[in-house]
Amino acid sequence: MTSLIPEGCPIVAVEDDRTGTSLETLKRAIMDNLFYLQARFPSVASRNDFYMALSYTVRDRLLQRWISTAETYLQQGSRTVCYFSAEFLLGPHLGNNLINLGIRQEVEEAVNELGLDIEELLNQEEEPGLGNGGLGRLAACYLDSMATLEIPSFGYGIRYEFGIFDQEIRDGWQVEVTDRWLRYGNPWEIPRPEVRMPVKFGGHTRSYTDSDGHYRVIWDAHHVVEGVAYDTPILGYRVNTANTLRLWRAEAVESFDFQAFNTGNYYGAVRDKITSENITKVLYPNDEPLQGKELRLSQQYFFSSSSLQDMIRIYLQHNPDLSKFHQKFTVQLNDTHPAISVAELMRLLVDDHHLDWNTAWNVTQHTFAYTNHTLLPEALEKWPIALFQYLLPRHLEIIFEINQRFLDQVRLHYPGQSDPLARLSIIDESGERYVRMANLACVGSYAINGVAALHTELLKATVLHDFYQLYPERFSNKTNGVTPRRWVVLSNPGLTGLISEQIGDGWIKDLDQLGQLEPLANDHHFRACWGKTKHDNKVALAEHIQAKTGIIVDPNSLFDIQVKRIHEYKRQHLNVLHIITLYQQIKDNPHLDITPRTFIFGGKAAPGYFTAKLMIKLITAVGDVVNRDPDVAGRLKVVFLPDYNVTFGQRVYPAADLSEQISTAGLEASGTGNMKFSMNGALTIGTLDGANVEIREEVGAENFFLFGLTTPEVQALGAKGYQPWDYIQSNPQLKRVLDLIASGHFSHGDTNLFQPLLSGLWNQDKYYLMADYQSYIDCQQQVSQAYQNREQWLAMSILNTARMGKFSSDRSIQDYCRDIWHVSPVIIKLNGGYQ
Ligand code: GL7
Repeated sequence: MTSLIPEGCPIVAVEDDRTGTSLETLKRAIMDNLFYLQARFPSVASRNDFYMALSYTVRDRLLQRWISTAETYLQQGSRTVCYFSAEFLLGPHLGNNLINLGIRQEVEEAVNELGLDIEELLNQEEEPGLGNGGLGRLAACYLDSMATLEIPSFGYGIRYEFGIFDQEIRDGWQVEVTDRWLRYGNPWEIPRPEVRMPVKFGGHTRSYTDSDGHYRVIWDAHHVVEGVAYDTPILGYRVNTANTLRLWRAEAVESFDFQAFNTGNYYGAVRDKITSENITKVLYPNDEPLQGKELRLSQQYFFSSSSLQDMIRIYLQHNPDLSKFHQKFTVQLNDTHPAISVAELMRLLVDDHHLDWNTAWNVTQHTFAYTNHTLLPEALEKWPIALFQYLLPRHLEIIFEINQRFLDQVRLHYPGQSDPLARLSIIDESGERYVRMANLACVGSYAINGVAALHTELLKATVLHDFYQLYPERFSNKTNGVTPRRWVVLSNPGLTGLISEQIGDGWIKDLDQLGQLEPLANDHHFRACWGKTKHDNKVALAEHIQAKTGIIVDPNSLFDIQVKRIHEYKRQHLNVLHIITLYQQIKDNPHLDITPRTFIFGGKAAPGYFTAKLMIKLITAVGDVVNRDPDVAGRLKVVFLPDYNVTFGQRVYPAADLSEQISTAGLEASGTGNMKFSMNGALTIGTLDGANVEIREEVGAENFFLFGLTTPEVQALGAKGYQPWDYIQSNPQLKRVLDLIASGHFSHGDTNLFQPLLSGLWNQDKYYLMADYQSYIDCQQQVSQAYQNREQWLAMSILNTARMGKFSSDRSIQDYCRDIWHVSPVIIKLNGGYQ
């Protein structure tokens, strides 16, 4: 590309109102942005105007880094990772960018001098909730780590106009409210209206032989939508690297059909615009994938195609030979949501760029790597053939071709055997025919990984067993991690200050350095400071709880917290059974001496998941009774905090004493909340599931409260024929708890309300609550006792934080870089802006 400006022309002065960080410059810049971008005088400006002005001020200061980063990658032709994800649950940008830029203090001062409050401005930001839970948040942590580690990378995804719904609680029930996060504008994104990709849907294919004798296919689409790029700079921590998150918005090619309009069809004139733009309207609010929705497949294809076309466009600017595309780019598929990319890259290479099939397959197969995030069989994505045929007719042909060639190879492995073939086939032929996306991802990827050690082992043994037999060398484990920048430095400034006073601040980029805290676990004075920090955080959360729910909680009580999506396998209802057990014990013996606890819950239920919604109602109903009962006053409180999201997570993790990680063993692929709690000094009560196993290994069995069946025990019990009734009958305490719920005690006498939940537990108990109940109660008893020994508890808390180095997402990304991506850091100099 040739530059439009003469060489040597200064682009940005050494320090000006858009780059400087002195107090006066910052103040001037905020007022300047308020005037020129928000068009406001201070006297009439709203808090949001000031938030916007401040955000533009901060954004200005990262733009040079962003431009220099893009320029450097371009000049050096760096090998680049593209992280494809249908979800990026970023959380608010402003606070994070202040920390990564290292100007939080200066900005706070400037804002103060302007008579404003930095916390109020930070709270003004609507968080971009473009994800459901762990999977989307993981993608956001990985972007932060890739930038911090100076890894050339792009995030590619969807710019949903409405992110995950806002949750309100009315009469104890969840009510969903549209998340209009873009309502007041988004200062962090830069629209790129000139970067637009045509994406085709529907129609038919036809073939012909060209003048050179090549067989060619043309896809005559039914309609075309355009993907328009919106970029968000992702700044690393105290480095010059600012990578790009490119999210696609769907636009109609023609926004107005004059022919329809002229014949009097007013609606028809804009119909195409409406249907096209629907594709990126809303995030599907299901935390584990859902089956069969046409719009969902459209979303997946839309962002996969836009992203791959964009990468090919970038590649061709410098290199005409697409047969080496995989040397420049590698694509990580975040679960199977972007797995259609395998067929789409083949289509682009073969149909549009005329590579022969084998060359194209070589490129494709060396481009993609696939991460699996779930073992739940019902969550494995598959699409009916008829839907595929209707929406993506050319891709279906390509998938059939890939499958045929693949199965020919499989036959060589399993001569004369049809079972492995049927299981490995990309097409499920056992009844109605489906395309199996996990199989497509496995066949089309050079690397396949799970997200915690146990999960990867279970993948190899169960859902992907046949692929493991066929391609053992493709499999590896990459245990998840979380970014300590957002989850400690930003969320927990008190703890951050305390740690850095002792060991310096190198730990923020090298989390293993937290190990230096270990000896301090024995230091009485340090323990006291540690305890004070935790207490301060609990006081802050208590104030928040009172403001949001009106419930008054005691910061001296044990804060026992379970925040995550509401799901039967995550077993929030097991937690409730513990609460009711304690409640009954107190009712039986009003003078019982127990450790006072505050039980805090947060999490959204998928809107169509009836049982999960009933679990929320159960929590709030038990809270209503317990919180009002004078017999238990001062000892038990139950809080359901509405609208759990990233911002709320940032308040909650620092204030937790106890982290509830109580899923049925073998069902939580990893979990990442478990890591955030522990990093902030909470102790875990948990099963041997997902990353809990590794957390316990790291922090030491003596600093972790373990209970429950192991995965093999769950499997054995299932195989033997699990009878929940056996456990209920032999445990009077458990039976009384269930009976109390059934009696209507928590439902104003209504004996039907919780029946669906109860009969699930009595009859089938798919998630083994009854089997784990007593072990959980006993373990909670140990927790209560341990909490009484404050010195010992604080030592355990310090050791939890000190031993969390492994769970930094920096470590995860380094593992991906080394074992899968083979991408190295590129140091960015601020050459673009300064002359
Ligand atoms: C999940 C897993 O359930 C969760 O255990 C894991 O930590 C996360 C990130 O790897 O991925 N899979 C999934 O579909 N969702 C998850 O949170 C929604």
